[in-house]
Amino acid sequence: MSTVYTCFCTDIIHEGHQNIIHEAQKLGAVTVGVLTDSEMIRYNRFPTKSTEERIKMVEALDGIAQVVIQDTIMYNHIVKNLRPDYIVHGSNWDDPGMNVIKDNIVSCLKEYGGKLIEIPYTYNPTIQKIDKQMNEKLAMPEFRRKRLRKLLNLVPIVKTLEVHSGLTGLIAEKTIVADGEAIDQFDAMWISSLCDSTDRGKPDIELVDMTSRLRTINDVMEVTTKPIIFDGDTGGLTEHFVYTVRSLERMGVSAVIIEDKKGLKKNSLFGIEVEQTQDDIENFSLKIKAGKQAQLSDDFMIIARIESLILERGMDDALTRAFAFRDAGADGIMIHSRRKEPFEIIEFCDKFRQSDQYTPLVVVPTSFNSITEKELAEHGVNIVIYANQLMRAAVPAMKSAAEEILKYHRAKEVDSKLMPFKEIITMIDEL
Ligand code: SPV
Ligand code: MG
Repeated sequence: MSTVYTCFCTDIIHEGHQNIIHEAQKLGAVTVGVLTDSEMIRYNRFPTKSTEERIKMVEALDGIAQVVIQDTIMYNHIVKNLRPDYIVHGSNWDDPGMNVIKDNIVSCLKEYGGKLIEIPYTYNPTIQKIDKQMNEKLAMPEFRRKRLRKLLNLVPIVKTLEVHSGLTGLIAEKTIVADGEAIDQFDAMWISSLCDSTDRGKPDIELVDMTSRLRTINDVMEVTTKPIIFDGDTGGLTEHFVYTVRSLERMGVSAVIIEDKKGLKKNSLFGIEVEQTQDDIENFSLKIKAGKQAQLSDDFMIIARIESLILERGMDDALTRAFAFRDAGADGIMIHSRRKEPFEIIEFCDKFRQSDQYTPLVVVPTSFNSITEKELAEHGVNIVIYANQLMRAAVPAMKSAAEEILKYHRAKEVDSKLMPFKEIITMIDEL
């Protein structure tokens, strides 16, 4: 009897999947692969069921010879192991990244003469509704909030992109790259105080009030599903911070990062060029403790950000603070630096990891941007935040468009550099 393989990357079995199984059964004994959580995250959306639950869901289907785990989105391993006569796949090759998967399947099968059978993709109103419901579920506060902690256990490093509006949220949500070897996308979003302020033409000095910042979060949440890390600046007065924690938690934000500064906070990228005061360990620890006491769910994270390297107070001070803030209840430590080279960040992470293997470490490699995610992960970093690159990409492009219009007294010359609006609105989902 011929053997047939198909892979399911889904939380729910609908008529489209049943149709694939039905067609596959006509060809021979059917093995169904279940894609692992970590691969689902890169290629598709975050699974709302665990790998084990998804295996059980597929095992419950009639007429399946076996269920196996597929641990990479590319088919090389699984095809090498199973050598199926046929691979059956839906014809949704126009979806992001899918053409790369098709090329991969075809090249794997070519090695021994296996065949790809494409089944017309079923996308009727019922399936469309199921698809939307799954997405909506991911956006709900209870589901979204806990996803950062899950990600920390699933991926080598949580890749986080700065967003400050619905549109930038859509870019973080939907950008997928497929480079032949793998498919990848961002895991989480960062609501930066710098970019949230800059977008309003205001300085990054805790001037934009919390109500406005919560509004930014809401704009992002309206159109996205990925977890959110909020830049809480200094956290303000402890008496105020506890209310902020409650608001963020209720909205479905996964984490707040607060920095150990007090008084008039200025952006860290200024370092000691401007006057900034670091809070003392006792005071800041009390703020962390109060925040942890105020939160109601187990999922929400309060991450302490240490400014000792920014303010040139030395490595020992940074490490002392890291352990003190962890002991005060911080769920993670962010260490910041504005050096061009990553040496001091690496030294901090290595020394911290010598006595603490578990507390998540967060870095923002704006200045030390030559270090790769893989290298950061090797030094124990769990979350990397790309904190301002979208805004820095947008501003020069907007400025140059404005200059060209002024120069030529019409918009024709600039038009070839602009994205057609039709293309921009393809990112926007309609109900
Ligand atoms: C931000 O993005 O607002 C940050 C990171 O706090 S940094 O600008 O590097 O201080
Ligand atoms: Mg900030």
